[in-house]
Amino acid sequence: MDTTPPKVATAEPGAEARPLRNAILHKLTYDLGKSRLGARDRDWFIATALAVRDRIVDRWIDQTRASYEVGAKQVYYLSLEFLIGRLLRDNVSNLLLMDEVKAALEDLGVSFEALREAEPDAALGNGGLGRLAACFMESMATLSIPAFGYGIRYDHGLFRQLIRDGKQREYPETWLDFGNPWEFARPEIAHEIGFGGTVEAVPISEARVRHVWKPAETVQAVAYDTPIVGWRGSHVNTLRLWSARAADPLRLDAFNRGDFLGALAEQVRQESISKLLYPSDETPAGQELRLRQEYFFTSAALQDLVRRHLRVHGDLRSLPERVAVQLNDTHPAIAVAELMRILIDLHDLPWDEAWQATRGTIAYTNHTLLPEALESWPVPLMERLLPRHMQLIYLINALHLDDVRQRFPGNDALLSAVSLIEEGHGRRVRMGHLAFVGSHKVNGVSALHSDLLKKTVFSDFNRIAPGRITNKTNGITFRRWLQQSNPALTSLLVEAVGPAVLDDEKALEKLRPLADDAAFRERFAAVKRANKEALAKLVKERLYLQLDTRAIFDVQIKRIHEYKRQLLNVLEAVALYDEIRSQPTRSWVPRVKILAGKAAASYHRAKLIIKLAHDVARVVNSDPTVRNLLKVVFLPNYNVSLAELIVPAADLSEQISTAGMEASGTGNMKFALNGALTIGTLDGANVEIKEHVGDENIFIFGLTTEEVAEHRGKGWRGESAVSRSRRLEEALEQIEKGVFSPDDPDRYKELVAGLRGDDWFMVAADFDSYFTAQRDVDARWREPDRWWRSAVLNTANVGWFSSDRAIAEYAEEIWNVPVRRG
Ligand code: GPQ
Repeated sequence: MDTTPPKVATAEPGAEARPLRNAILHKLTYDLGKSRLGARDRDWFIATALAVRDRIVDRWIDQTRASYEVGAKQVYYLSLEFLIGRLLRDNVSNLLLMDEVKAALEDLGVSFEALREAEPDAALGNGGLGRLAACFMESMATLSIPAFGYGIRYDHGLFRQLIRDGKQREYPETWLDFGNPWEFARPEIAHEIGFGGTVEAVPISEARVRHVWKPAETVQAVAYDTPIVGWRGSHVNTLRLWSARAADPLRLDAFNRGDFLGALAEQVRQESISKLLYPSDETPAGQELRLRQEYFFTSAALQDLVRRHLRVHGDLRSLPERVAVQLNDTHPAIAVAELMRILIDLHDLPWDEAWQATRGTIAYTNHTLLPEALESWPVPLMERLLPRHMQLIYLINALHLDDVRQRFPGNDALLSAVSLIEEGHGRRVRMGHLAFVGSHKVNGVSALHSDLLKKTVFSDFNRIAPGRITNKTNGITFRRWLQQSNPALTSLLVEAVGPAVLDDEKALEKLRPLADDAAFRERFAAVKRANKEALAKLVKERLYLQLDTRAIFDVQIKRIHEYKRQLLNVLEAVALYDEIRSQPTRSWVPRVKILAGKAAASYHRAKLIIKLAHDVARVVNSDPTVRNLLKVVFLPNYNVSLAELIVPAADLSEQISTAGMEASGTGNMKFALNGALTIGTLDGANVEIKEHVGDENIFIFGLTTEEVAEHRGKGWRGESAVSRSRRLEEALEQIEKGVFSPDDPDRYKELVAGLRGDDWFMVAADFDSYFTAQRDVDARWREPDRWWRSAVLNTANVGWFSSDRAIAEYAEEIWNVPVRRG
């Protein structure tokens, strides 16, 4: 319940001088039907968002129409996830309206900050993959690339995480409860999405048959459009999210019989498609509803773009010249078969032309090497749900395998390795293979990841299609992750190197010499201190914990996953705790370890790690011998908005995944940009961050990808690392004995046994190296000149990790579309 007291304006301003103020008031009165006196923060937020949206619409309509008129090539980004977060500050700032909005609200006696926080955080994604899609949308608009994002308008986004007794509990998230002022509902834009049924072959001439799919049921996909504003309002694109609408709202016959549930059952079943985001992140989500979601939004997107293309260009053969479709992972991989179906069955293109158009149009981004995250669907399920697509997949596969057989004769192993169908325990369709053969480019998301793609999961494909795999290292939008979330640092940067830094990430390089300027370092550190104070205030309000902002703020925020190794971080806390207690009078560098992140609801181990973090925190934080030298903090309900507060306040960025397992990471970039030093493994984009910031400004530890593979190959046992490390031995024993879980001493037995056993994620293997690197961090912290020099150099040297650079690379090398700044 909103308990904010009503706001009363303090002064009556000159009305005609303040158009925005009047617009907001007008929205409040006539769109919300509220008076100023009765309005809550949430009402003010909606009224303000509507008024700001009005400033977007004209150029949105003009630019969209203009791009059709000149026949510009359109980019379509298909993603099952868009982790958008809040939009008010983003839109106001990109439209350069911040001062005007703040002044208008001040006139109305309303605080911008309060209503900014009244905006729900749109969490239509799980983590990095969804956030990347959101950053890319903003950069495509900034670079004036005509683009649509296509996804699902989930009624409920990622669950709300509550922590009770140190354990994660999941509650439904309700971002749409009070309406969404940014979107335009388009009930008239609806596509029919079929499921099930049969396929009939109807002869249309002597030589040809047409395949007619008669679905057993159809659901409507209804469009909801959100304008996406680029920097300086240069360009506005559309994020079009689909919502499921049942063809029949209810069954009247059943209702009239008094069977109310039966009357609604079918509607509920059909509309469940867009009910909920699957909370799986690199974990399998094998249920039928998930496949329905994937086909639902992919088919709607393709129907939509084909219709638009035909209206503008009239001929589908020109698709590759006018359209680029980017598949964000394999979730929309069914697009390959769906586009073929549309071209062949609905528009009579011959197979070869359809295949050329499909492959010329589609490209695919891979985001993981984890075998359990590589999607595949049982053939019987596909045959039942998408019978025509299954036929087409068989045909695509037959032609693909013929081609391989011809070029690599007598190689049966290769044939089964690259087949779209996995034989063996239950036949399955490999969606990664379907995406690969249907794409003209396949990209990984960091240099290391793309290299590993070529060497591991797609090594056979790389042989049969050399040159198709390419790298596009991820990026982040600096507008959200620097300019908006860290205004104090932004002001300092503008003052130091000029306002060009707002438009061109390369201008950050001009900061380099200032790393040697003591006065500048001082100011840089002061900004960080103020950001830490703001975070400490939030921690105090939410967790009743007092933090010392002179301590190193050591932060690990991301999904909880074994490969991301939050456990390694917690183990280091335990070991440090032991050392502080054994030598309490030594001069320790004070540290606050901050963790946040959600675990997939069904991921038992990940949830246990959350519990361990809380158990350790309780003991450490209440031990008087530790004083303020070590604190462990777990902030609940991690989301984009919380990240925007935490990132600018971090001194140390934990990027400690097992080498070879994190495809890229993007949090690593956000922290470095905001002047945190990284402690990390040679994994994902950390490798490139190291190259950019310089070896002396980053703390690298642990096994390399090759060494991890070697360890595993030789049957590595964690026990051998434990026996060599007294420190690790002691930490593990304490956890095993229940020192942190006296209520249930066996709680972590199995977890620790895993570390002594095959130690798959190399936690035991990397522990000593990590502990040593952490002490190097302490040593650097004791020399503030050196620390802040490194911090400044991090900010100065990571301009390359802008999503503008990443998108410019996609535009040039995959999509073949021009980019324009401003
Ligand atoms: N990623 Cl496959 C996700 O967030 N979810 C997923 O389901 C898959 C990948 C991440 C990946 O773990 C990070 O390393 C990347 O930085 C991110 O995608 C964006 O590429």
